[in-house]
Amino acid sequence: MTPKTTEEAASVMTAAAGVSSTVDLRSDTVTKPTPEMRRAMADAEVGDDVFGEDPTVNRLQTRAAQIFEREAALFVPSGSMGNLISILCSTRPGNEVICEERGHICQFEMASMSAIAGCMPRTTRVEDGILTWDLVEALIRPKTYMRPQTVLVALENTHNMAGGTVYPQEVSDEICDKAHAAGMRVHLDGARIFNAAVALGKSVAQLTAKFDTVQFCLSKGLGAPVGSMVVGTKETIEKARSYRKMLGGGMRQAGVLAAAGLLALERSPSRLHIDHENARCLAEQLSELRGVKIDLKSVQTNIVMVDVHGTGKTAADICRALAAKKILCLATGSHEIRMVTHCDVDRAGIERGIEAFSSVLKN
Ligand code: TLP
Repeated sequence: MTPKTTEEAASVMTAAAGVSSTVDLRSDTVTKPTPEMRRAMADAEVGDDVFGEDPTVNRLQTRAAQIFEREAALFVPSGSMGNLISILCSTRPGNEVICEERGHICQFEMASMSAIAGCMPRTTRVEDGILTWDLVEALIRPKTYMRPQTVLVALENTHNMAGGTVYPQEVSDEICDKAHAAGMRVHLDGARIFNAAVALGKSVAQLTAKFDTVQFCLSKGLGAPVGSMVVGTKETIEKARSYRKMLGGGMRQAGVLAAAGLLALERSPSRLHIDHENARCLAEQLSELRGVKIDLKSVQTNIVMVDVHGTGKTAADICRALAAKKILCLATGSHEIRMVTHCDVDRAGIERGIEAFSSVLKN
């Protein structure tokens, strides 16, 4: 469109110079599919996936199972549905599920584990979000007939609300081994498990080998527009397929989505270290601003939690002022702001974010 006024012309020019584009740090869910993904989606071979006949979905499922060194995998519309399906596969109504208090399954999934699976969350809070066997063991109910039975432990790696913290492998392995010995199953909300793998220099298969079910997201750091996977044994995934249908998650020509998921799965893990470097740069520089507190040792992957108590401003005020400068962040508490790096924000965007934050605090 031809600009009609000089202001319009100026704004077109700044946009063209890349100066006024929005830097969206609210979440790694906001990424847009790449041109290559869009082409793959347009060209995807499809069929009816409820009949198991979508070749692209089948390829994605086979590839995910291969990468995680598991018998089977299932494509699901969202991480929330993947977690719920996994819980349904391992519990019965009246059971309890041990999880960290700020875990996504407790805080952001509409209480689906209670409302739909009929389970109670049994929580404890840990500052860095990382549960240990000692903490888990203390929450297991005695096996008497008048008590809810604790049958599942659900871990989150990386832990979102603790700032993207990573489970040391020996800690999650010990929880799995001992939970199994106590007759319980273990689920991993691995929405960002590829970020954990990059941070630890290990494969996702190594990190998740001992879990009964793993949910991971294609639509977070991996950059796909839609979708998550559940991986596990053939038997569990067969059950998961039924629960997916029960929840209305049986999709038809879903290959158009799986095509983007396949590219995300193959291409994106090798670039996640860039997001981690950007998060560290952001955290280090913001932590030097007056009144800003960031626990730098919790910045292990692509998430930065910023404590703004000392600035005299609320998180909402700061986010509003940043938004006016086209920097989008999320207020996750009255004085807490979350910033998440991803493939659609480069180092120049990070620097714009730092500059804007600094100028908002000065005014
Ligand atoms: N997380 C979103 C919000 O819902 C908070 C985000 O912006 O981080 N597990 C974890 C650890 C997650 O962070 C999320 C999404 C999910 C599960 C759910 O995935 P979706 O949104 O696909 O249902």
